Amino acid sequence: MRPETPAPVRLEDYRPPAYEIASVHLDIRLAPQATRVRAKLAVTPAEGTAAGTPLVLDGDELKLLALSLDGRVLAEDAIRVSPDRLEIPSPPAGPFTLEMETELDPDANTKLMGLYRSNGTYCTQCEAEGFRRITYFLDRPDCLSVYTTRIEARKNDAPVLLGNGNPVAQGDVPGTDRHYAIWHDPHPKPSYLFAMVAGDLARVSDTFTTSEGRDVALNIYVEHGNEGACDWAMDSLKRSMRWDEEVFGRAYDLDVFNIVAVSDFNMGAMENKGLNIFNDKYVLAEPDTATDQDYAGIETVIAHEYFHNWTGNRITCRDWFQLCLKEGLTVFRDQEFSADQRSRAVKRIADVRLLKSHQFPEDAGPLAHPVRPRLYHEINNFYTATVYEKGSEVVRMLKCLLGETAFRAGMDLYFDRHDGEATTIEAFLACFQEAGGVDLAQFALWYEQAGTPVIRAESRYEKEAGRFTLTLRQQVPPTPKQADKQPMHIPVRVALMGRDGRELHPASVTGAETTGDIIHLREASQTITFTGIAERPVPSILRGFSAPVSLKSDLADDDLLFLAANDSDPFNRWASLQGVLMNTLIAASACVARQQPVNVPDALVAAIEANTVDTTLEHAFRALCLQLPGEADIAREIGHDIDPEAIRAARAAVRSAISDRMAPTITAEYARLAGDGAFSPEAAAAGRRSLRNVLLDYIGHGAAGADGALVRAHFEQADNMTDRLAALNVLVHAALPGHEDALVSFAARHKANPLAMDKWFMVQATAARDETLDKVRALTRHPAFSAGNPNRVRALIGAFATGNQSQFNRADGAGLDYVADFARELDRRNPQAAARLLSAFRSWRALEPERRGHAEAALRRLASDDGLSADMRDIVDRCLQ
Ligand code: B3K
Ligand code: ZN
Repeated sequence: MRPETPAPVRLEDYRPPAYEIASVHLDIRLAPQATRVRAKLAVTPAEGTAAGTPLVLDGDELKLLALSLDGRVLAEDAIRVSPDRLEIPSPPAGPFTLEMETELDPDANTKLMGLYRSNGTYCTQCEAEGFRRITYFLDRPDCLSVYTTRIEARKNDAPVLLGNGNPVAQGDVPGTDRHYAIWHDPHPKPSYLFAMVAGDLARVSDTFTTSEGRDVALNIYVEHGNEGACDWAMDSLKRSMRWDEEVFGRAYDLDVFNIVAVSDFNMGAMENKGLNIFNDKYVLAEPDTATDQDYAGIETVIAHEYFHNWTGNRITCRDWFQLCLKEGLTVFRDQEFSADQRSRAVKRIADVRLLKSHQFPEDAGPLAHPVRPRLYHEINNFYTATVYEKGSEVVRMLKCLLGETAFRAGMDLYFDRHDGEATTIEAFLACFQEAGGVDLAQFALWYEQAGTPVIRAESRYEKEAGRFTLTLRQQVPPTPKQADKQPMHIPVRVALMGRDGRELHPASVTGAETTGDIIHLREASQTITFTGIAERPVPSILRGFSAPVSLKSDLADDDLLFLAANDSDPFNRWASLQGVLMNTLIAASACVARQQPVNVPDALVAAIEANTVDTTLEHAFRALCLQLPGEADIAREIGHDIDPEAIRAARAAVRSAISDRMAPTITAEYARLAGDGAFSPEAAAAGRRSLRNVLLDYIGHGAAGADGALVRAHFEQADNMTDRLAALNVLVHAALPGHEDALVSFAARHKANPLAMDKWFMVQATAARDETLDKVRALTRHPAFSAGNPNRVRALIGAFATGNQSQFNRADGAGLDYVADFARELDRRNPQAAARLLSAFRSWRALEPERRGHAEAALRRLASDDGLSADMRDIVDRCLQ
């Protein structure tokens, strides 16, 4: 019998802590296998706490060496201690000081939570519950304390010693080879924002003067040899700091802002107060080793972590159910920042593509949960696309409903009213209700109801009456533990396009409350009537993707193609073209399954071609118009009885049909875009590369490029990673002549750079060929691979599971078994990484019966294993429920 599943944590059980900890003094004496941590806590019973209420502190795999209360060692029967809990059954009725000493083994910490070592550097990760792996504590976000941290280490091992806040002292420890540094953070913070770093690191420095006149020292710490790869991160940081002042009125509040890049990190980065710790993937960039996507990712993640200083750190979450309070809001802020730095339209399309590819499948499967969940077994598994990306969409809708000015007033009120607090979604929404004078009661359902709402749109035009009616029906599908849903308040931006490509202006709009071009859909079904419409219009619905919904309109393909050519909203121009592509791909999948030829309508090819050559459009936008929906996107739209092999074949057939029928345009445009001068990571140059590389992909997968010559030349002449990797992908995925040599030459060039080698792993793991699984197995033994490093695992096994639909879901079940077994092994070392990998199973029920059977068998095999971590157990159980 496996051990009983521990009880879940429920939102309704939230109670404020019985004790407060005003200050924390830490003295951390580092040693690789026996680090000593002394913690001195100033504890006070909270208001209303009855005298003698037990003090219960959290721990996780801790070893307690000593404990005293108000300077007195407590008798053994006066405490109850285990590795994961420390209880003082009858503490004093008034304030007291608790001192503890724990011993940690950073070298043995493979979970990468708490204090661990990455390539010899000591570093920490405390969100969500890692601080309890350092010392016993009230490890919950509503316990705010002022931290002073003394860090001591051997000088040679760790010349750099960093903590939160500002540096206050440093020196040698007399008579030893050790030194210390003391850091003080004046801003009260929850324990999840604690951090320290110690190591032999190189530093890249700059300065920033805030709008309030504060001179801030900016430092990025990296492993020696990587100093030259920090310019873009530093530039992104300074732009973020300025932008937050200009757009949100938020200035930085300490004298230093430190960023440390480490190579072993479970996520992207962490916003610890004044000491952000980053996965090096989101710091290091040079043209030869980083793609344009990497540059954009760095800009976004640097901004995201910086913006957390106000949305997350100054105002934090009362409990982990409120995670979207900081994450959804901060994603919204980083998306807006990137939109301002780059092309707003292109950024919006990229964000929606990500939402649809990551969040929509989550919402449609067994792991679906509300933006604010009400129950969890393992909080680590809730750092999801729903909390982050859908959470951001909810904030974006708020802005849409309130308008720019009232939204900003709501944000200002939130900052004023809640600075220094740990708060809730209700408190956040109350600020917008007040500032905007709106009722958000129905809107709040966006935080409560899981599942992607489906909106069905039907339109009718009556010429004699000059009347156009649009019926919108909304339905929120059932999700785990939420069978029945209520209608939501959905902002739907709509315009009516005239035949000349101009927006029509109706004489009246009735049937729904409107604000400008926003229709407030609040009921299950609403019919909106537009009068004074002299010609049959084409409705442009859900402009800018004004709500995270699945829109099913009754527009025929020729209306969608009209919008693809004429819509004044660039998002819908793109989305309409994608709609026709999707219809074509779904029909093609059915044809492949029935062994019939695939049909690609001429009008569709013409529409793609028109956008490809339209030089009034941005390069990046033209590239997006050429990109076909991915295999997983097609599977998601089909929704059931998925045959990933049929989808792959259908997509390949449509791609080569477009390639062959547009061949003259594709080769001419490709040639026109050659030689764009010296490399620049800016959006315009990146957009140009993206268009050229999409064209290259068509060339390589069509008759014109079948000999591989052009793609090989692209590979060999590339002076940057974006172009080199694009060509390598085409060579390998189309199995063009010379692809093996290209892989060898890429590895020879980049073998010393693990992040570049990740791309090499990824290219091979995503090749849709039967031999790929064996290749992946073999690559786990490659010297550049390490199962202990989350980036490597993501690049090889993660890419196979999420980026290779047909091979992961092989008909013989071998791909599913392999990933399940790999996750099981990884779980012994790093449960968080293992659970994330396993969530690739989340769409298993949508597979056709044979594959579904294999997926279920793999999951059941895991479920019967007694030794799973809480992280894995949670994913397995929810996948099977
Ligand atoms: N707040 C961190 C995520 C921590 C994840 C813990 N399992 C990074 C971020 O969202 O900025
Ligand atoms: Zn975040």
